[in-house]
Amino acid sequence: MSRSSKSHDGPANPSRRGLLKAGIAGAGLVAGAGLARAAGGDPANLPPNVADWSRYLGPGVDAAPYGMPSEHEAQVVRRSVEWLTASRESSINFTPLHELDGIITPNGLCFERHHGGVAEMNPTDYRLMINGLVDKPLIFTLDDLKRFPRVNRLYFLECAANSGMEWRGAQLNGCQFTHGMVHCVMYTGVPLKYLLEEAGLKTNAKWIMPEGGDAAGMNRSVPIEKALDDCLVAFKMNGEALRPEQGYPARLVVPGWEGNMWVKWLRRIEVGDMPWHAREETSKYTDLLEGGKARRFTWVMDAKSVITSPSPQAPILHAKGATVLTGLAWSGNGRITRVDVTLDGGENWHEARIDGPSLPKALHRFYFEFDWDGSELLLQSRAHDETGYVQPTKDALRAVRGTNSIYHNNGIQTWYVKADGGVENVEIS
Ligand SMILES: Nc1nc2c(c(=O)[nH]1)N[C@H]1C(S)=C(S)[C@@H](COP(=O)(O)O)O[C@H]1N2
Ligand SMILES: [Mo]
Repeated sequence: MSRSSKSHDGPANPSRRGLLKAGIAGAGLVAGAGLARAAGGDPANLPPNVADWSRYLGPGVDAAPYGMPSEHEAQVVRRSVEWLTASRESSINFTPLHELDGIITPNGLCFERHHGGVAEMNPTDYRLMINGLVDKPLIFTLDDLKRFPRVNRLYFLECAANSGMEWRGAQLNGCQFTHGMVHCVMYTGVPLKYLLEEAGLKTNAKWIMPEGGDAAGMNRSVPIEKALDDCLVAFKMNGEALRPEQGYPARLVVPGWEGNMWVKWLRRIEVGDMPWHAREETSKYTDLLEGGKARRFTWVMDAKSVITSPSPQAPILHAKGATVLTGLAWSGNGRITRVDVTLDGGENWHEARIDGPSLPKALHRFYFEFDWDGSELLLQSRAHDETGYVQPTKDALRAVRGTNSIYHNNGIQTWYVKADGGVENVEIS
């Protein structure tokens, strides 16, 4: 554990050793770390005693020029599923949703999806080219981009494959794995519209093809209406420079639309009169239906929600009584207007309390406080968005889409809470 080696070494005494042991136990228990945290304390620190940490001076300023979380939070990390992909460079990991609160994802915990690993770009050599159906092709440096008026916007990014493993039935035990291909940060960037206007669009400009500077040279086609509406070329996330994993020094932000279009390490935008990758778009990012037909151009991420606690990695740790249920809801079509939750598999629904900012195309945080009587529960949440759309059940989705698809599974998730507080991923119908 590299983090504990950075921590302050206080006077050697039994209670310090006790804390260290807890840290190691926590690190070993990766997947079901929920219960581990309750262990490892030391009664010598409890009132009326003077706690260990009150008896010596702690680390001074600059002990950590770039601050890190407490060593006791070492279980709060992105995780991957080994068998899911063949290589690390073309792979995914997942945001630990069950450990977070509010609506902002900390930068270091944003899930990663790369097709050719993280491009190690030097910002001095960064260039963004705009060419194709424009009056004058342009090349921007990073400093050029920073001389345009910029905006701050909070948006979720969800990979179209999020919950993809759940199409055929309950698979993975934890909302980190079932729903963790989503994050939500505040982007600072330049509206793409300003850059396209600077280059001057020809009248037959109908599509843009943003392209990445990574080894995968990832590209997608985006209709010009979307490009001129709310897309950004972002260079900051949550106030600081984009992380390398998230496309440093600049990425495309395509609010409410599937993550694949949010090209990272953005190096070129070609303007054209038709979509480029018609063939790829029907094989890669389309939804295969029963009978071999496919849905195309399914860009918007429909309303979805998940209970993040209790959940398999966040079991209930108390016997009964006051219990806080919490979760996330989001819609690529705007704001979430309501979230319902059920404790009994859908027999009775209750309106949850949305708390924190309610912003279009951003995560929303909801809570439902209840008295747990210690009996088994079947938890579900159901999101409504401002278009009137209501999140469907998985069976309702399958009735329309079949089970061949990987993408765009926004069905209602069920967690089974056992009498001992443990939680499992299940499906009921
Ligand atoms: N250049 C480039 N951009 C990319 C990708 C990539 O592999 N290369 N992956 C895409 C996919 S499939 C997703 S879901 C998002 C993931 O963004 P994140 O890694 O910031 O979470 O980036 C998209 N942009
Ligand atoms: Mo993705």
